[in-house]
Amino acid sequence: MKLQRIGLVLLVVLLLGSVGAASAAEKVIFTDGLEKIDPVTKLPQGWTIFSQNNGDAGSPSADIVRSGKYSWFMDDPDNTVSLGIRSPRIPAEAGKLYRASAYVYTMAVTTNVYIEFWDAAGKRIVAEAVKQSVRNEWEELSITKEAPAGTASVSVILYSQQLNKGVQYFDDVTIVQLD
Ligand SMILES: [Ca+2]
Repeated sequence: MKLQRIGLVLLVVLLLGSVGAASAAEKVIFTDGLEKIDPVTKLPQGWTIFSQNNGDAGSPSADIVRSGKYSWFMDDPDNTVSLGIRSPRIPAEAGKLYRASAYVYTMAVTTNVYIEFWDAAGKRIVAEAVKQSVRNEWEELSITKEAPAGTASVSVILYSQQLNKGVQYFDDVTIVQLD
C-alpha cells in the first residue's frame, strides 16, 4: 500500500517534470494581435503585401475580432484574384522546428495560413500551407515545419488564394520555436 503511494507520487513528479520541460522548450519568437496599423502601408505594422486585388490586400476590421479591437479582414470577390499579407521575417535556425499559427474566421471556401523559410540572401527556400476546416467560427490554424538547411528567417502569410471566394477574418498570429 505504502509502496503504491510512493509509486504514485513518483509518477506525478515525473509527469509534472515532463510537462515543465515541454513548455520550457517552446519559445514565442513572434506574436501579433494585428492591432497596430502602419499609417503609410495601411497594413499591420511590419507586414507587407503578398498578393492584392487592385491594391486591396485586406483591411482592419472591428466586426469580428478575436483579440483587442481589430482583426484583419479580406473580401475576395471571385476565383481570379488572391489577397495576402506577409509578416515580418523573424530570425530562425536551420534544423529547428517552428510552428506558425493564426486564428481564422471564414465564410469563404478556402482560407490559408502559410509558413515560409528564407535564406540569408533573402531568397524563399520553402513554403507550406494549412487550410481551415470549419466556417463561421474562430479556428486556430497551425503548421509545424523543420527549418531547412540554409534557413535564416521564418515568416507567415495570411492568404485568400486565387480559387477562393468570400470573406474571412484573421487574428492573433504567432510563430513559436519548438526546440
Ligand atoms: Ca486583434
